[in-house]
Amino acid sequence: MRAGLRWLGLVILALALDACAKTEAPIAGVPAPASPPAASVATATAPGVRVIATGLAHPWAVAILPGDAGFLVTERPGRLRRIAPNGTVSAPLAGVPAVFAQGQGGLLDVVLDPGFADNRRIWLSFAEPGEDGTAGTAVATATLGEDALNDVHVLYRQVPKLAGGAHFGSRIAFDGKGHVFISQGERNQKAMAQDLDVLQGKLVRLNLDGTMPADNPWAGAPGVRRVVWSYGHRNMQGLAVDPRSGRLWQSEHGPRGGDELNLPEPAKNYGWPVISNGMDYATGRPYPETRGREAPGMEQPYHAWEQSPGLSGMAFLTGHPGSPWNDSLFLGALAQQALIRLQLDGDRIVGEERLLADRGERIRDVRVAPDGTVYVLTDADNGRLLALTPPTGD
Ligand SMILES: [Ca+2]
Repeated sequence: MRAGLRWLGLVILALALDACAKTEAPIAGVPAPASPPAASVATATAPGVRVIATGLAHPWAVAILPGDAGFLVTERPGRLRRIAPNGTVSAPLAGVPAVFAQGQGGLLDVVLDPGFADNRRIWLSFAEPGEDGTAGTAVATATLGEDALNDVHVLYRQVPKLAGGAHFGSRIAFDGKGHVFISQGERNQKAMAQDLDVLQGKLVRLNLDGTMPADNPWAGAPGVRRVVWSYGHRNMQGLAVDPRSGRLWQSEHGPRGGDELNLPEPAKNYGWPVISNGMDYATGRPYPETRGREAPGMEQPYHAWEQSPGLSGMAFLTGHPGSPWNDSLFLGALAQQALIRLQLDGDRIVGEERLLADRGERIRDVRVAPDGTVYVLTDADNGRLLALTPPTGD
């Protein structure tokens, strides 16, 4: 009985820690990350914050529909809803693929196709159920109708499917050159992130019609999945292309400490679990698989946090030269319950601001509308869609 209770306690502890309750002090004897923390910055005036909608069950992603037509929002249990500009939340749309709604799995990202105005096509990522209780990250496209999805087509499936509810990713981003990037996780099977013959812990790239790009880095290599773009990733829940440079940025959860930003390049190894700034939740020391913070042939993070914010969705705000928030990268923080704003100078991170930090809400996703309004989803049983109006220039 006592052993059973102890085991249960450890499970609860592990779950609590894996829920990204990462507020620990830096670990003694462990060197600081390679990239220094960004200087703290603050906008002179606070943004206006409006609640657009409430009552959303663990909303995971929001897509902004063009023409003031409102929003599409995914709920992790497997529902896709429309939200009108006035905040009215629709019934779930029909036709959404079945999802594995356990742990971190479920219905995840939603984005509009680059040609949405003409083709009404949307993209969804989700944990797809497999045989014997297994699941894997998958991506489907569909045509958006008024209250249903049509022509649903699954064009990406992570293989193999695995048991467990951890680390599905997943975000979807387009490079503007006819390709889609799909982020995912290593399903908490750390060594798989280094195995190029499986799709756990890989960033992948496809043509928009689901076919394989001829110029993927391992397009002709034996024993390597041709869809792979980069590898050695842990759990990627943020992906966005900088409209100024066209460069893809990616965020991933480290374990306790070591959340990172990367600008993933083809065929490169981003190190997990061989190199990491993070720690084993149970021991407070690096995982046995982790050799240190650097190794030959493995990329350093572009930017890292010593204490994990718990990074989720991300979005750029650019093209508003009069705004104090121009050239920002916004990142949702789950564990640290804030919206992070990184001030950019080109690709360089020159400052960090924490927004919404007084509200005590986990931030799951962030998107920026063409007019510069920043939309945010909070992760809760009663999740909300918020709109932030950027402060005006002084
Ligand atoms: Ca890394």
